[in-house]
Amino acid sequence: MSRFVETLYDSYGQEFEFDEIYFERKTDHQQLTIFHNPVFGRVMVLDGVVQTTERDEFIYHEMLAHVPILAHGGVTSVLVVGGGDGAIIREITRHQAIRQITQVEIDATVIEMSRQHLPNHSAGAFDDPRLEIVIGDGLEFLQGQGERYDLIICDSTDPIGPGESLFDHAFYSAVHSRLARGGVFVAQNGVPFHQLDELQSTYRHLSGLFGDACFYSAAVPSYIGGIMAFAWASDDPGLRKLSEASLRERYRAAALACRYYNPAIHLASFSLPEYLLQALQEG
Ligand code: AG3
Repeated sequence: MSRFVETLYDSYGQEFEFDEIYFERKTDHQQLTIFHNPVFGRVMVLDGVVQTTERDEFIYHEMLAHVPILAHGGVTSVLVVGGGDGAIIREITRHQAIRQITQVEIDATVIEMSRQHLPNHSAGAFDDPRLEIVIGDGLEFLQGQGERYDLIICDSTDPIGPGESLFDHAFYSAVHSRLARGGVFVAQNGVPFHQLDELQSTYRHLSGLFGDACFYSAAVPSYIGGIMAFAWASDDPGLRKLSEASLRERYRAAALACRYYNPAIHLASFSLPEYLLQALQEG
């Protein structure tokens, strides 16, 4: 077996054995690798950083999709930035009340190769008639003219390479301008034990633009190093103050069968450990 060593952090990281490589090439935007590991199944890597694995992707994708959708309660239109593997749109399409999904992905090869080599991620969602795919830059798309969305989900890489522009003020400000009244924005925001600057800078931007900005979290084993933070921003602070009973009612009505998400986890995920709360206050 050969070994892949992740290069995300200096002086620390994780390694995977692989017994098969399905794809390895430089696309127009980044280096894309998809291999098989006996523990995690198929693993997608972009520029040396693990993006998603078959074994634990449900944790990340259920939390990034169902938390905002069920908190909002009336989402009909969603914009996804990134998410080329298709798992976020798979979770979104499970909500029958959502009428329209637009996905802006910069790298067409990520979509093509995920359809081919990670078919369980999209599970048919790319063929959903409610989905429109735009191949292009997320920041440019948001800064252009267009409609507003009830929910904007940013499922990006880390702020290195093509994902960099999705973490600065211009992006968050464009997001704010393209959200419908009562809308919500969520985004993957890295593993804060190792990427504390990223948490602090996102918080500075979002709390300056939105009436309510915070983070929720989940532990995703292949995003090694502790809990992953998801950014949350909305002008309606009430969206994250729902009771467990009303979330349970919405969850039941949506008829989802989740493997990580449930209404108790939903509420608990907004509680952050003290070292992160302090960092937000100081940052
Ligand atoms: N989503 C985020 C990967 C972030 C990895 N970063 C990290 N471990 N700090 C990738 C796409 C999943 N659909």
